[in-house]
Amino acid sequence: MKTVYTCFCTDVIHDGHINIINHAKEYGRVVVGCLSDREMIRCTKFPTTSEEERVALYRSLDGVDEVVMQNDMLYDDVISTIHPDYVIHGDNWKEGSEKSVREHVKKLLDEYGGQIIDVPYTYNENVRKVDQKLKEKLSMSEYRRKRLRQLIEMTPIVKVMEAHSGITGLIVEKTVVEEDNGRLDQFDAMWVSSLCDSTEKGKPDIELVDMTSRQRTIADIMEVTTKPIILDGDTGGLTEHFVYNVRTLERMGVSAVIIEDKTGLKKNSLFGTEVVQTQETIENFCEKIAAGKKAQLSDDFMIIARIESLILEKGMEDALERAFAFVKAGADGIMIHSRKKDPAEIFEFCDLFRKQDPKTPIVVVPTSYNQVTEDELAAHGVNIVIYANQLLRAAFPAMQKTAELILRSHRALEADSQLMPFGDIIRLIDEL
Ligand code: SPV
Ligand code: MG
Repeated sequence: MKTVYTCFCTDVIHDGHINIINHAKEYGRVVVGCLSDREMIRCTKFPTTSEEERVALYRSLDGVDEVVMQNDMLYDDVISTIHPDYVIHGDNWKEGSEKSVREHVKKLLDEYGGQIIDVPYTYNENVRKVDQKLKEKLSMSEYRRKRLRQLIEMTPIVKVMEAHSGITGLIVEKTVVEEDNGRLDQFDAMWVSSLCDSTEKGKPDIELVDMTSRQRTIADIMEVTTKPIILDGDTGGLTEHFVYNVRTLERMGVSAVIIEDKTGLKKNSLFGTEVVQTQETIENFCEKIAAGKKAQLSDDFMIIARIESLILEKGMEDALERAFAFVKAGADGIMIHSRKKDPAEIFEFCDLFRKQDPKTPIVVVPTSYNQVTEDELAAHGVNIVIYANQLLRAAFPAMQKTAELILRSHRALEADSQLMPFGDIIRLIDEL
C-alpha cells in the first residue's frame, strides 16, 4: 500500500480540502499533516483553533487514515519520518509565496523517487465564503485582542512593525518574504507609534494628537487588517482619563497599550537629555498601572510599562527597580528603551531582569541600536521587538524627492520612473 501525504494548515474544512482527500485516496493510504501553530503564523495563516482541535478535525474526515503533526513548513520532518510515495497539494503552490516550498518538497522526494501530485485548486463560492469568514473572524475584536498573548506563547520573538494608516497597515498585514533557506516570514503585529501618528499629521510628538484622533488612526488600520495592534499610549495621561481609554481600546480589539513613566510635557525619547523630560515617581506610575488593570474587562488586554531610566541616564539600578515595581503593580510586560548606538545596556537590563523574573514579557525598540538581530534579542529573553518608525521614514524622503523633481522639471515625466505604475495603484486595494 502506497502512502499519500498532504499538509493542512486550516481551521475550517471546505470543498478544496475534501477534493484533495478524495484524490489522495485513489493513490493509497492518506496521511494528513497538521501544520504547527508556529509555522502557520510564519505562513500568514493565524490559527483560530488549537493544534489539538485541528488534529481532531482532520481525524474526523472521511478518507483520512492518519493525522500527524508537521513542525516544519518545508516538510523536512514529515518526509524524513514518513517517506511518503506521494505528496498531494492544490496546484496554487506552483505560484506565489509557496512556490519555494513546493521546490523544496520536490527535491526531498526526488532523493528516493517520491512524487508530487498537483490537484487543480478548487475556487468556488463555498471556498470564497469560508476564506472570507475566516478573515472576518480574525479581524473581530475578541480574536484580534487575544492574538498578541497567543503570539508571545507561540513564537520565540514577536515581530512588530509600525503602521500609521490603512495603507501602511496593509503593508504590515500582507508583506511576506522568502528567506534564503526557503522559509517564509512575515510581521506578527502592528505598532501605532505616537511619533509616526503625530508626524503623519505634521505635528510634534508631544501628546498633542489626542486619543480620539489616535483611535481614528487605529480604526482606519483595523478596517483593512487582522493582525494585532499595540498602541503607543505615551504617558497614559491623567489616571482618571487612562481608565476610560483602557476600556475603549480593549473594546476596539487593541491588544496592548504601552505607557511610559514620564510626567509633564512628554517629548520623544530619542531626544534623550537634550530636552527637559521628567520621569514619573514609581509610586504614581504604579497607581496608574493598577488603575488601568482594575478598569479592564477582558483577560486578554495588556498594559505594558515603559521605563525611561536609560533614556534619561538614571542608571541600570533605577531601571530595574522600576521594572520590578511596575510588574508588582500589575503590568503585563516591560518595555525597556535605550538610545545608545549598541545594545549592551539593553542586554544587561534583560539579563538582570530575567534572573529574577523569567516570565514577564520584555519589549524593546531597537531604533538607535539597529544592528541587533531578532535572534540576539530573543537569546537575552526579549519577547517583542518593535520596528517603531521605519515605514514613515522610508516614505518621507521618497515623497520629498518626487516633489522636488516635479517642481524643478515643471512637469511630472522625470519623476515617473520612480513611481508605482498607475495601473498598479488603482488595483492595489481589493474591493469587497
Ligand atoms: C514612538 O514610536 O513613538 C515611540 C518609540 O515612542 S520612540 O520614538 O523611540 O520613543
Ligand atoms: Mg511614542
